[in-house]
Amino acid sequence: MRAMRTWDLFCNVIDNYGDIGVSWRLARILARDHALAVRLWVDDLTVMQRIRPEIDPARAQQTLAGVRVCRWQADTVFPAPADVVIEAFGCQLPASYLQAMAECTPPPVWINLEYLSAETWVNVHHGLPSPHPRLPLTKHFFFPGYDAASGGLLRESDLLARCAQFQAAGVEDYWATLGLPAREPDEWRVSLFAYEASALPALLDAWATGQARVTVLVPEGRIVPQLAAWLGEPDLQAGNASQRGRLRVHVLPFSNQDDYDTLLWACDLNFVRGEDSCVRAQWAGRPMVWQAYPQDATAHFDKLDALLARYGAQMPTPLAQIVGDCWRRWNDVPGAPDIAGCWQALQAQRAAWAAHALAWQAERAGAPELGAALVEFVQKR
Ligand code: TRH
Repeated sequence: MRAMRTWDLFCNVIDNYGDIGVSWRLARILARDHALAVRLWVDDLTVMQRIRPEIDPARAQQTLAGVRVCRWQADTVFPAPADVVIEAFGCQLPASYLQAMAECTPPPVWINLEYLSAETWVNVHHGLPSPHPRLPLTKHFFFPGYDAASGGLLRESDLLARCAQFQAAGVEDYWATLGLPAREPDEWRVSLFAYEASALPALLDAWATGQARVTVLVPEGRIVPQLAAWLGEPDLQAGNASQRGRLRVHVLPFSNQDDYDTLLWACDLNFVRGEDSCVRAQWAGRPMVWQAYPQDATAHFDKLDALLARYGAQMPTPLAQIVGDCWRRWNDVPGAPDIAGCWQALQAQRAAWAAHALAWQAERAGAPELGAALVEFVQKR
């Protein structure tokens, strides 16, 4: 039987950081937790450099955390294909590489890693084969997801232990590294990573005028211009801080992926978006508000409802209702109530939400881990 020790993972960066964020995380898990030889082929290393500043986009090949990171360009001459080939999110494999795969005996196991969704149809499509129309190759669809019948969620083997250790003993020191004072007992420390959001000004108003003190930590990115407009500070940038009423705003530099985890672990509430930060907020075991990646014809509303249905299933009724309203308003779902009311209602639910976030983290940890599920899937082929 073939050993399946060598893996090629292809990532085409479409927009934002999710494509490379997920691909990098998977590559590192395969290398670190499964001792596999992984090459990660990336067509835009400048984006990868944002989440891993050690990456030098000028270099054709470099090794990071045990992964061989390779620049993928139109004129790249590829080595012999690996035992396992993963195309992330349906990116097209280079024609010459595909041809070389077809000439291998036996051919590599070929996987298309799909986007994450909490929808139940994922379970039906997970693992399905798709024969190539011309070449003697079969691609398999691998769907991340929330059920045992899906590919699961990415989670490093030591993640929850590191998170628990930090939350038990590291948070105060962490605030000091950001130049922040110790957290007040009634204060909310909130991280805000978001696309443009029409509810933002009303949310900032609610925070500025609410009972509880709020410190919002905003990694620089797409939401900052809206924040700058609300503050009346057009030159707002990373490193700036402002106070409005009970609200303190800090704009943070975009950090490396591991440091972003630490921010999620430290905060009382995390606004996250897309795919990878959403999963990381769940592993942080802290309350979260998710903004789905906007799709044509509001297809993302189905994804939102599907995750909300799971996330809210074990919540007490008032909390489930308020959290659902809040998520829907943050995602511009028509008819969702205003966010100021949601925020006010959430104050009485703070402890219940925090307890639920830990229970949700534990429940998720009982489901498949994507890297391990992928290795098992490949071994069976
Ligand atoms: O950047 P995103 O909006 O990516 C999106 C989604 O993945 C979406 O599903 C996909 O279709 C689209 O891209 C193309 O959100 P996401 O998925 O959370 O990825 C952000 C990554 O950036 C994640 O790996 C965490 C990382 N990150 C940092 O490394 N440092 C930071 O300071 C922040 C805020 C994020």
